[in-house]
Amino acid sequence: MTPPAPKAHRARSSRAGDGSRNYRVAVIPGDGVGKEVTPVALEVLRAVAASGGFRFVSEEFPWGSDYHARHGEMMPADALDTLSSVDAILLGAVGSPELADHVPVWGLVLPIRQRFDQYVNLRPMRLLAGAATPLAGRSAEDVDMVCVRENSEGEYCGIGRRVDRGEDTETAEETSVFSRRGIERVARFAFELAASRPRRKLASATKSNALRHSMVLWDEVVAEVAAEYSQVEVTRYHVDALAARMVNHPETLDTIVASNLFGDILTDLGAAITGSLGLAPSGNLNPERQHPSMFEPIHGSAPDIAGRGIANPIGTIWAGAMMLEHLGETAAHDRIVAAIESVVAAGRVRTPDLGGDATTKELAAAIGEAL
Ligand code: GGG
Repeated sequence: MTPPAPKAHRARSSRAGDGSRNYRVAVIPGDGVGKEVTPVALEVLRAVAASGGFRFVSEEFPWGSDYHARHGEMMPADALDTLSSVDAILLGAVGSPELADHVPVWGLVLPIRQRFDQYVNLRPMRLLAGAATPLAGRSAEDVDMVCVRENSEGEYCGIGRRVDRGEDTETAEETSVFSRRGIERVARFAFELAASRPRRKLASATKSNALRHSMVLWDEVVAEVAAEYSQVEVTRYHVDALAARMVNHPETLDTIVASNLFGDILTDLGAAITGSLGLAPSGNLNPERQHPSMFEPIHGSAPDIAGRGIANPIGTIWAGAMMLEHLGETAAHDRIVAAIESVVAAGRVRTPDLGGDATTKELAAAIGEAL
């Protein structure tokens, strides 16, 4: 899934002189169902490590909305320094009915992504055999996409203001910032990934008919990078048309490169057509491996089901597999994904989002057994 890192860049994994592979992983369960899916995902990762000849030492950090209630912030002031020395970060979910929605995201998720220059948010959207898609007549062969979401700038750059609060003239501005460097590096990652996949197709999500500054630059830079990848067939779609295409003709799509906001929206749609938001993983990557990358399910804290032990753990387990692949443990990644595939295909153990009545622990245990 992840294209190889450029040769000059060092891996963050620590390989001792005796050849053992040890990884230090920071675990942030976060809020709501994040606290339920993260521990069971760790058990699966530990099981695969034990038989795969590597070890990871995890350290858990109780940051999130409960921490905010006690300390007035989502994580301590030195949190990013603390995280800077680990090999990878596993995040559950953030969000609480007690807090405005932007507080957890801007208090925890986005600072980590930005500080560690995790400029790629990689989100597979693959229909697994046995999962029920809402698309009529579609099967696993028709839906196998991956989104490369720009993750460091664009619509989520954080620049804006709100003036004249409470007045008739009240106004809010939210600025999008797109840099040539930012577009070029994410486009290059996407072309590398598309070139490594059998179909060698890349769809670029734009909206340059309406966004005449940012998206025109996006289109120009994607076209420039495309010139280096003659083996990849690239198509530019306005994002609204691309969303419709994902539903009507998913078999024509493979790799998608999109801005921060467009990628966020398209991948929730992608998760929906693959059967459940609970299945969808993501990796926030610093491809050069100069900083730790962070892996998380794409779902949020799901307060409506939190505390009932019925959240689908697959998104987090799959995200953990992506973490192992990023650390160089490709065989372990493949084993976990194969176990997920076999459990979903068998269909005996399903959480309610997949139409069953199994618990989080039962589904994770089934994946552990399938390993
Ligand atoms: N699974 C982690 C989580 O709860 N993420 C919420 C979040 O950060 N959403 C906004 C985004 O992905 O950009």
